[in-house]
Amino acid sequence: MNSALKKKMYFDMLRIRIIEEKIAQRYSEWEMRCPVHLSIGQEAIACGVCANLNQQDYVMSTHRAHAHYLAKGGSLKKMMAEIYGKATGCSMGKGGSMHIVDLDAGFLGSTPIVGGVIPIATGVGFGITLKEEKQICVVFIGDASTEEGVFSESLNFAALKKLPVLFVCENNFFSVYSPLSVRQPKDRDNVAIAKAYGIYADKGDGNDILDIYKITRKAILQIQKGNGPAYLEFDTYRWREHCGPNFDNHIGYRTEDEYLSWRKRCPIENFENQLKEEGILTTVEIDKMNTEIESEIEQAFIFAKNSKFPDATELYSHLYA
Ligand SMILES: Cc1ncc(C[n+]2csc(CCOP(=O)(O)OP(=O)(O)O)c2C)c(N)n1
Repeated sequence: MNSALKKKMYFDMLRIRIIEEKIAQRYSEWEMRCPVHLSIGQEAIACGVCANLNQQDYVMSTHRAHAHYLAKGGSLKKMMAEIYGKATGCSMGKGGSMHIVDLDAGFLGSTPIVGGVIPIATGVGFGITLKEEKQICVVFIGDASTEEGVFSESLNFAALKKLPVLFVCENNFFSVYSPLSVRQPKDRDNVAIAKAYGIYADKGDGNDILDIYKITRKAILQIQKGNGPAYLEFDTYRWREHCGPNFDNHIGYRTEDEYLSWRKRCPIENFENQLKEEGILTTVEIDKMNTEIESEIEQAFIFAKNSKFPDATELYSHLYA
């Protein structure tokens, strides 16, 4: 892999981290009036997967969608305006953080119903096949959504029809406060389950962007050969509370020690050290990146705050029943 791509992947992770930290910092101003599910600590998966995609490929996601949207090339201004509920937002201010849609970026949507996006993305894959198009549809899901019935149904259908869908599970071990141990049998293995459907499947370190990039590349090649869908699972850890800007280890559903052990495995810091050791990245370049990102974020917040709320006459438009 060339240095330019490595630098780009580092930049993309850093950008998402700083954006979400800024959202967390300004959330208490009470102008962002929708719930926010941050991906801080989990950025490598979005960036490592999306670095393999083309503009025309599709991405879909869940309630925790910011990183996926931005990594796919979504507009920060349109995302911030959406979180502020403004008409200039990517969903015209009617969706908020959990309902991001932007056809220009190939981001077909995110849905907060756990598992709900899985059959939708499978349907997108079916559409691609029926229209004999060439792109793939990537759907990011959390570990809890693999417990929903639609997970099995969708894998079955996608395998049957050899659909160009890449299922990417971000396993952060928790569904809100419930660890995997109270939700799934101890030896359950989603990779084995996907393989049992005849689907190409693999897993990797979700905090190692190069691992993610390479594993994803292999999976996409399988899909592009016409072999049907692929399932990938990456282990990672969300640093902040399930929903909202704060840290919540003190409430007792996980230990501070566990959290600190994952902090040491920060995907950005570790990649930064690696790139510095390889002589690919310097402190001066990192400072420049930070300045560029800070300035972009400042502009995006100004844009969002200065934009208008949707007009009252728009209340019933774009509703489907
Ligand atoms: C069908 C359904 N059940 C419950 C919820 C409430 N809920 C919202 S997010 C969430 C946890 C989802 O966990 P996971 O899919 O692992 O994603 P993560 O939040 O860890 O990224 C739950 C239970 C929901 N939105 N939809």
